[in-house]
Amino acid sequence: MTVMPDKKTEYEESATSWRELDPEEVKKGIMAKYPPKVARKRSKHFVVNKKKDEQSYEPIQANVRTIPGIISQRGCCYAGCKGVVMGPTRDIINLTHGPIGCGFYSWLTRRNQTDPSTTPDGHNFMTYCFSTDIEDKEVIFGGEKKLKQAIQEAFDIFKPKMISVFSTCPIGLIGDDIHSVTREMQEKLGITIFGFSCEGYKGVSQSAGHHVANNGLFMHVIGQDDTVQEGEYKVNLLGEYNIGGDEFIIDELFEKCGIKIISTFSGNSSVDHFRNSHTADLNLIMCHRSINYVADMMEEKYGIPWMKINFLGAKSTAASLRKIAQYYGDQKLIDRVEEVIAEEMVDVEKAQADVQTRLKGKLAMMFVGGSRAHHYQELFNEMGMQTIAAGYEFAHRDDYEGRHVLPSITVDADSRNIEELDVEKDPTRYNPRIPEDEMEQEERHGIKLKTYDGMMPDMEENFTYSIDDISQYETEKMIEIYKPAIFCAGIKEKYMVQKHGMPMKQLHSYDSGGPYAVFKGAINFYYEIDRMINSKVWGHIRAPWEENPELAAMYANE
Ligand code: CFM
Repeated sequence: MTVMPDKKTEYEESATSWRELDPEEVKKGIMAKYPPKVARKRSKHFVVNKKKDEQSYEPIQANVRTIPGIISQRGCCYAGCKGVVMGPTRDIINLTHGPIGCGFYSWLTRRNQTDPSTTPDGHNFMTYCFSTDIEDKEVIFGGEKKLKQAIQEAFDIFKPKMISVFSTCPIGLIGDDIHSVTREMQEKLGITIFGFSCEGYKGVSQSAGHHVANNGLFMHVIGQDDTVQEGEYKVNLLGEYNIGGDEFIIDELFEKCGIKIISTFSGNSSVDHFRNSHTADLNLIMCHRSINYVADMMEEKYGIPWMKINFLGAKSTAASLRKIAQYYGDQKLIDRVEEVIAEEMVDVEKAQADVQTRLKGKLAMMFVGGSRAHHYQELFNEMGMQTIAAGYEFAHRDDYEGRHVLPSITVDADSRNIEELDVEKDPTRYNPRIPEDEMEQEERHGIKLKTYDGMMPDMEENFTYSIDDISQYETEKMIEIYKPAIFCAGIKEKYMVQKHGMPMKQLHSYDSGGPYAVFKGAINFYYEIDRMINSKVWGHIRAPWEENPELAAMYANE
């Protein structure tokens, strides 16, 4: 039975009293309810952030199978491939080969926005749901014929530049060869058509689907158009999906600074941008988890270096802009970036000072995907709030502890299932953008390339938690014990959290809000959280079990 906290006053009190709790004891108490084998496993995913030595943190277990029976936040491989990486591109027809439910439930549920007016043909297929709608007949006799028909039909109606096909669980189980079908249809129709073996059961989460999608883009799309575009500082933005319009305002800010985006993977994107992306000078990685594979492969094949940036939080935005300017080392760009930062920070600082009067010292928890649980802490810090616990659904150890742990990550049966491409220098297009010795040293003008330190170093030691693939039970316990002022996760968690009488902000879809990126988005976010936390409505919520803790029921026929 959930023990309900005494509303707001208790939350406010908890903002100062949580330091008296011993986090190791809290963890022990939570684990004690599990059967011993489950407790042993979950303990490795539930860690108190602590340094092991100068460079490294106490390790966390991640990217392994969820224990059967546990209510997890995770999604599937198909979701990561079709929904996350490929979904936000407006002029690709993304065709789900599978039962209608897979297509339907991945249709427009992620708020990735797009602006078709910027591509000449104005194509936007994102509002459609394309599916082969396989049924029992195809499961028994095979679905390849239906797939061919569906590709033909989509081509006849929409005349797209590219069609990609996504395998769902039953397709993998019945053994349809989507790749031979797409090859045949590509030859017949003369446009780019290829398939993704992203069956939902592959790997342990969405993360497998990101990797499959990255491989497909790299093999079939990137590098097909060598047109050199105008612009002095040309970059690709990797791992930015334009949720709630974030990419729009990043683009606007870049334009102000004189930086040109060749391609965004894949928010507000077009297949034409992807094809041309190998002509950029530099890859900027926003979400490391979903797309670091593309960055690594583009470096090897085309000689384009990459660096990690973050445009969530005003401080991180300023630091990221400075990093880009420093990388180029061009005084004109350095000065311009400083001017823009100074201009934007006036309103940001005003907003920070204002919301801090109401939010300082309050606690937040966030459990999201594979990147946002780190990035959004910046915004909460700027409001004077403290993130007490954070975690990912499907990130890998490097997203928690930093990329230096990569060599120590063991490959298991699930990760071995995902193809690793053999990448070589392109015979004509390889062109190292910086001297090769700097590429090897992974440093340019004092700016570190190819590194990501992960989430742990940005969380307070000994008091805060990193919790991987958190379960519903652990979520409820953490809420009861710490009574955070706000909890951030996704739609599956939203109503459970609200029933505890506390505000819940969706950090996947932003509910109906956004954009939250760069300086303007930061101000938006501060006021959104301020409004949610200081709303009086939470004090009025009484869950039914508070009055009647014993729930009784009877059979209808009694
Ligand atoms: Fe990257 Fe994302 Fe995320 Fe992600 Fe996602 Fe998302 Fe996410 Mo939802 S690509 S890892 S698979 S930042 S859809 S835009 S919000 S879980 S934290």
